[in-house]
Amino acid sequence: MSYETLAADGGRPGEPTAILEDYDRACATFDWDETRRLLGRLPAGGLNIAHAALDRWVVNGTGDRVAMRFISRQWQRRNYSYAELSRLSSRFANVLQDLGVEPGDRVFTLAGRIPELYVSLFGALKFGAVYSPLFSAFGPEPVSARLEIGGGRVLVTTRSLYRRKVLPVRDRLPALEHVLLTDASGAELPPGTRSFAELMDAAGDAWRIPPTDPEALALLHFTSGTTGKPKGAMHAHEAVVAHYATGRYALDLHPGDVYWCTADPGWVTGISYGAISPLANGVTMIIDEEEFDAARWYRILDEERVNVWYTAPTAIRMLMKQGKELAAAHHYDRLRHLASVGEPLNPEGVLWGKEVFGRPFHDTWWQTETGAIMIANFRGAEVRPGSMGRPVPGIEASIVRVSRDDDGNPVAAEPVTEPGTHGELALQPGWPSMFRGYLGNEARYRRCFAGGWYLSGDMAKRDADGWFWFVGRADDVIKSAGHLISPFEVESVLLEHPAVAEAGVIGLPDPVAGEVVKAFVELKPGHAGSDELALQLVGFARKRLGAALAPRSIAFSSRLPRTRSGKIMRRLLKARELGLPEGDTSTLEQNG
Ligand code: 6R9
Repeated sequence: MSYETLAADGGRPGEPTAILEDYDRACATFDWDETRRLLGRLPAGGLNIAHAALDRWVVNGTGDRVAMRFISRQWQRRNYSYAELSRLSSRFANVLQDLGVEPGDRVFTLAGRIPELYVSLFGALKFGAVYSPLFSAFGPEPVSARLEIGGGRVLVTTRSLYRRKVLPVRDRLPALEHVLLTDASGAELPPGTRSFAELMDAAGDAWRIPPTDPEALALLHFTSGTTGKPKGAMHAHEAVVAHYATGRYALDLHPGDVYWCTADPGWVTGISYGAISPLANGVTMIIDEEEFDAARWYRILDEERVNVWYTAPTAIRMLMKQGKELAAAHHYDRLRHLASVGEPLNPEGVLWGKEVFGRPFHDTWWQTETGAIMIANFRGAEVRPGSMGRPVPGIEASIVRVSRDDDGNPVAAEPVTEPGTHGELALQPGWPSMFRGYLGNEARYRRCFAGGWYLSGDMAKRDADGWFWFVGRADDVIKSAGHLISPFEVESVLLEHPAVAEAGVIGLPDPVAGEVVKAFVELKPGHAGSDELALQLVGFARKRLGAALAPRSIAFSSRLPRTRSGKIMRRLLKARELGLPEGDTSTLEQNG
């Protein structure tokens, strides 16, 4: 089915005009250096994300504006001004200094949306440490794998998360020296932990951000591949130039806007667009501690007078499922721009936005590796429902045909010019938020490039007018509820169960979550498949991996399909499960 293009939205009376009004002109005149100049420099020299996001507003006299409105689970609202967040993050920089942490050390958080997470993020950056977020729905295995690869020296978390997810693996983490708990102090502190609040109380307010090389590492975001351990994508302070520019162009952020990004800060969107980009653009960001709740979300959009909303297809589909009536209880006359990221956004979702909020959802595309939005539907331009949009100014994207050697390494990439041709989505390297490598895995990093292009691992096509359309992933990685899941990470845990000989994990299409995880298991001799064992395996996986990664269902197989070299053929498992032709793997990449 094809959907009609939606004309560019002229805006309601009184609304600011779109920052990007004329796409072609913006592309022709865009200059990263000019954006750098707009952001200003660190007084001590160089560029620091925390200065661009917080301190520069204090310096220019607008530090009393609200940076973050935190809404607790019990709906208690608490405003943090730019000046206050700046002061708190300076305190945290002093805490790190007092603990004897060194610049370049890794500071992790394992927490949901709590104020301390944002303080830790910016405090770590002010100090010169590298910040890395962990998703709070991870189990002990993914948590320890990431802390270990990242060599985490400091971890900020809560008491309950510590007990359930860190304590069981702490002896595997010799580098983890300091665990700071946000909700415990004094006698209630478990051995080997300190109180975040007590350390903050004891620390000073004054902190001068040291000179920061724009190329200095700032952020470590873990992402997943099909084989091997999680990959730590490294980002430099310079990334903030792209966070700032894309916040303006793709999200249409105007200073003073109320902006809400629903992404979890355990993933890249929740940091790039749930913290850095909005603050670098001088908006008030809404941080809701609660998880998805349709009625609550409508209330927030209405009562908080949200202007710009950045959410995800799974959430949009969950809202759609609950019906329009729930939405009709509120008014959204302040809502100016709606955007989405993380998975394919069905045209129905785009149009539903228009029906319910009077505005279509604008799809955007990017990845952990790109650090910032690369392709988008813009507020000031027409929307093509089902399309990811066009490259943001400053970005050159293309569809390429990749040739690979026998080991699957890319050796050449040729742009395809014929509109509608499927190929790999590739980007011309050099934008400020491009990842600088995978920590400790130079070989894997090199495999992302060929013929002068960064290869995204996504298959896509471009239409005659330059709009990009998502086709599917080129690999076996699973996207469930917007979370990138490595089948390898799930298989590895299943293999630890005494009954399991082999495991193959795939994503099955799901009308709400996009994909759900399903595991195929070959048992060791002496074990027989049963409903009870399947339940046991799901429980086993949930305990170690956490609810976000664990398979929803398990199927037993007497012999899993393998390649001659013994690799489980996940694609074949998927083809059989979906009743697709086994030989034709290209159809497996078809999505939506
Ligand atoms: C930001 C983020 C990246 C992968 C990406 C692609 C999928 C993201 C999408 C989309 C279709 C979109 N993806 N945006 N697929 N349409 N608009 O999600 O980063 O977690 O690294 O995932 O997500 O497959 O390659 P990350």
